[in-house]
Amino acid sequence: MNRRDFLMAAGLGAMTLTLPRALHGAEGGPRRRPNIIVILSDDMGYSDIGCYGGEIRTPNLDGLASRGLRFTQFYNTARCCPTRASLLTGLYPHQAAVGHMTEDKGLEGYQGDLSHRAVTIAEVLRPAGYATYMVGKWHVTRYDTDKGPTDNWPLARGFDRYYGTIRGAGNYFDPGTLTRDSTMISPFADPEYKPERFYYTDAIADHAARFISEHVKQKPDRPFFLYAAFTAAHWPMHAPEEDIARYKGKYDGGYEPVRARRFQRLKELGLIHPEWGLSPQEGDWSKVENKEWEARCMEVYAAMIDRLDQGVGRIVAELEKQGQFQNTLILFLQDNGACQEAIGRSGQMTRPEKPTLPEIPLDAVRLDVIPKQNRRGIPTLQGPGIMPGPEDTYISYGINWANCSNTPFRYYKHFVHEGGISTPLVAHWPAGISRRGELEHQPGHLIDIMATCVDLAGATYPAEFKGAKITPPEGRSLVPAFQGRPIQREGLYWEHEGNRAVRVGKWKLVAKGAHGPWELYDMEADRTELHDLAAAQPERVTEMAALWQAWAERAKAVPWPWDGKDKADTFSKQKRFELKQGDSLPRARAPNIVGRSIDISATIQPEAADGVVVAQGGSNVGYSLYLKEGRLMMAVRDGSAFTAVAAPEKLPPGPVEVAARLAKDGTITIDVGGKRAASGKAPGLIPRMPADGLQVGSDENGTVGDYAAPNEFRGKIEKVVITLGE
Ligand SMILES: [Ca+2]
Ligand SMILES: [Ca+2]
Repeated sequence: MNRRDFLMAAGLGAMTLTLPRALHGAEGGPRRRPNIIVILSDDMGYSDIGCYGGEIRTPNLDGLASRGLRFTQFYNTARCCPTRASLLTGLYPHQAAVGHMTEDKGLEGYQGDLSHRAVTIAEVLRPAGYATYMVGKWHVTRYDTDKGPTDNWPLARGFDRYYGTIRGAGNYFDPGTLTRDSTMISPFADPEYKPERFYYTDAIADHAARFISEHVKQKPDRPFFLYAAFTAAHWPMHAPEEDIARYKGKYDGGYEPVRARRFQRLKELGLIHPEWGLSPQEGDWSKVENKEWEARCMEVYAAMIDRLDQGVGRIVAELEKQGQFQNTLILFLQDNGACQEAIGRSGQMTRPEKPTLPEIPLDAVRLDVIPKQNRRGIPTLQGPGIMPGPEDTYISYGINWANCSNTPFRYYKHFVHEGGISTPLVAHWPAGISRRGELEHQPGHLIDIMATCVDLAGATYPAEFKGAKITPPEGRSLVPAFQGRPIQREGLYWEHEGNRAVRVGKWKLVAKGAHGPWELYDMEADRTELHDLAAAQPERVTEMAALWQAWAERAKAVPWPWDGKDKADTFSKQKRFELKQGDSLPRARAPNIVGRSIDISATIQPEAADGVVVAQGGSNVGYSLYLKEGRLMMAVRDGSAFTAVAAPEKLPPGPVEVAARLAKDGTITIDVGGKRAASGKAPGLIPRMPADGLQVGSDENGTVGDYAAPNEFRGKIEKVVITLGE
């Protein structure tokens, strides 16, 4: 029993030994570790909320800001899934295998499913004595239907309780993939939550408040971690009518006055430098045809944020009621910049008088992101003939309003210019942050949230977890910044859809698209990225581009899926590989198995019934020689064609010679101790070079066989020889 366990067991709960002195109570005595609440919002711009210059009513967030700290240069990753993966794990998104969205692109950094080489904040804080709760949008697994598997859902990744949606987007009045703990439910057949009218933002806030109150009743001696991932204000523009009414007419003047007012307010608040220019205007209000509809889009958007803020108020009120407000760190931030995606903005639809489609039963679980219809049978209504807001509509607010939301920055969600990656960060903690209403100008990034939680909880970030080696954390604790002290770091990096950036000190190098040229900006003089210095400072560009490349290779951002076809001449020409236990060959140095027969021989001495002898590839394509329940197996995978051949008997004890072969016609054979043990037939040779490399003694990242990565071999692998045919 270590000291912390002792304190826990003794019911003392409070482990303050690792906390800096300044975090101790005013009386100088040890203070209880804080509760930590991370509130994330979805698809909002830098200047939407009041305390960051917006005209939208956010008194609760503004209140937290006035009693806490606002970071002016905090960064996310420019998109929903990668941000969530990065925030949860303290890694860059590609290291958590979510470099893009929840689709397996057959590349190590792009598997669309949270890596088991990563741990979540909940998995790290729970062993340190924290209770762990999550509400809202998960969106870091590709297994997002009611069929599961659920082993990458919140309860399997460290959370004690969960209420929310496994996928992103969805209808606010009837969200798809709504889940309580690990069971998908219908909001209209949920005995545990029966509001008068279901609205997802309210449901998230209500469950956050409920988890807090139940925590205090059930586990009063333990601190908690709560991750509240609201979906506001992601499309569709859906909000309760009473909130929309508050914004009626507010946007009738169009885009320009909103931007001008926000730009002015940002300067007054000190959030931006008075010398910086304003990004170019998108859209011309005088030319907008459907002005009433266009203004209504922004009214609904504002109402969604207003409602989100009311939800934050409910969380704050519950903390106060439960006596937890003083010693809870609340962090509020946004997952990416404002969203320019055009969803449901064209067409000629009108609302039918009667339902035109069959009803969907109220107890049916819905999975749809963009539903085709509502439960009553009204088709989903889109286009400028339909006013956004009600539950049968599905419309986004468009690029021109996104440009307003992102005042003063350029570009949007997806891009790693400042408009894509800049977010407010409000940090509120009366017992721990004495700077009230101040601004903190140091850059920070999502990767820092894990480090901050570990720091405050006195937790240990594990080197190994559930048998897998864990990638070391990338972030820095923000606790020094809370106290106005500097954070040291080499740089911050981004990659999304080939958009790239690196920031070192005041310099930012950024490019648009996989082949776009580098642009260089001095962020102290020009954070709105209007004066490209790349041509004037070619040496700095070369130097920073090299930093980005080294990071991209280390952090699995490359190889990336944005370049099209493989070039075969970049792969190894070697035909025979002599390998030893623990060897790992990256893709470029791994055997070029495309269209070639593969012979494997090895001498092994297993000490467990399961484990990989050698594997190359992953869940899309590859081969693996492994032990399952004591029997030797060879698997070959090509897309949905998966062939596995197993020796009928368990391996004999002691060192044993084994061999496996994939022959030209697809025949698979397994030999044990020089004798044929099994044979079978795959459709043919392997037609594509797998994205994953080769490992001896494990299968990293995506797995070829039907086991979880890395499935490490226990015992001895003496030598592995792989020989390729012509
Ligand atoms: Ca988002
Ligand atoms: Ca693999």
